[in-house]
Amino acid sequence: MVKPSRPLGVVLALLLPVLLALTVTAPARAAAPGTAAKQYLVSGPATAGQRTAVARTGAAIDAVRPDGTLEVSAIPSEIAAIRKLGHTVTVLAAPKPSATAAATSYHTFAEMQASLNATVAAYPQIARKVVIGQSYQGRDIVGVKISDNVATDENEPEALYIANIHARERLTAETALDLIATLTQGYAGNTRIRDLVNTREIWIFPMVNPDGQVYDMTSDTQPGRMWRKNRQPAAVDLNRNFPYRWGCCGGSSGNSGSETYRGPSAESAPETRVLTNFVRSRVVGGRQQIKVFLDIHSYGNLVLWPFGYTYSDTVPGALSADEEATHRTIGRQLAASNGFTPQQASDLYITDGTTDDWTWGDQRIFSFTFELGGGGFYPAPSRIDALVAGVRDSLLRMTEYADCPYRAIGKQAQYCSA
Ligand code: BZS
Ligand code: CA
Ligand code: CA
Ligand code: ZN
Repeated sequence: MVKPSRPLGVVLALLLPVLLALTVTAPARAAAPGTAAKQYLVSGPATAGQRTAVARTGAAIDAVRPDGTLEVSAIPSEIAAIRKLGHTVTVLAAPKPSATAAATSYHTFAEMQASLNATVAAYPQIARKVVIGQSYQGRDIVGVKISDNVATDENEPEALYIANIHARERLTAETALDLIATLTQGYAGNTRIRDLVNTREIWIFPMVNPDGQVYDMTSDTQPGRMWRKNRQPAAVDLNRNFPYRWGCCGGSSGNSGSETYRGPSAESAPETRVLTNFVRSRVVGGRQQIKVFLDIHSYGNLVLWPFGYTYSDTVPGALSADEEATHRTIGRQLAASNGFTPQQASDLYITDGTTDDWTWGDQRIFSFTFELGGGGFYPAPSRIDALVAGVRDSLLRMTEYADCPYRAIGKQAQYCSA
């Protein structure tokens, strides 16, 4: 910073060589990268209450290590607040460019679109491209519907998958694309998959925050910019912007610089509104057609279910004992399949305005969040196949439950007949 009291001539003399150097070495350099928060290690918090106190500073908790240490993304004011809580904070080294060509094995937004186009061209009977709206910067929010007679809205239970709502969680889009490949390529030869595709309508949206994704990936700081939010000027954490108990409970930040900024109002972000309107559009004849929902994140190795806004396991009128048991039972089965840890979202820390609190709280869709593994936001590309393969079966299991989630607790006769 130049002190304001310095004479202008001195300032110019000091700055001139710098300006010249900049114009010579980087004539067409775009504006400086956004101020993505840095990552830190926080040791001290051991309980959900203590993690919530950390989250309340506005920091994003990216993962909880087996020994309890938190990996967080935070701005300096939040780090100061975390230290005030009495915790020890150290800087976490920025992710290193991997030895193998870093970004190229992850799909860019354009490559993801090309992949969807190729899929619907190859499997026109069972795969159809759907554009449900546009991002703040005008990019398509695009996905596929997979079902037999795909052009027809049949009376079949529906399942919804979204991924990459947090821009830097790169593995999540690969997982969604892998599910699309599994369902389409497996249709002809695999009876489990054929049965699923014939009896369900499956919606998969691999990159629901395309502006953030493009910004994160179009980077001279490989492997990515560590960007989480959307790209509105006051960037919003889309997973705090959903309109169920939005901002209710200290589970999001009102500071636009924070990684968990909830936005000025619920559904303020175009990307949020595109998703909520799509889900609302699946109410047909007064009935929500989507029966199971999954929001895919990384990298905490978790299976989470609602609610996140309260520590209570059940909520009168909003989450009954049977509904909680159904979430918990399915969540544990999914975790048994993929090796993650199953828990109610608030067992991690309190959040508000998340996708799955809304899809359950407002729409009564049995809802889950996966936190994939990988140990960071940008696992080496050579690890993508194995990481994605590890959750394949759990994704199919979830789709199977769309017929009647209460089947998990043996109460299908009570809740799903007629
Ligand atoms: C992430 C972590 C994610 C979040 C955890 C979470 C999701 C908590 C849903 C509760 C509900 O960024 O991947 O804080 O958004
Ligand atoms: Ca069908
Ligand atoms: Ca239907
Ligand atoms: Zn996330």
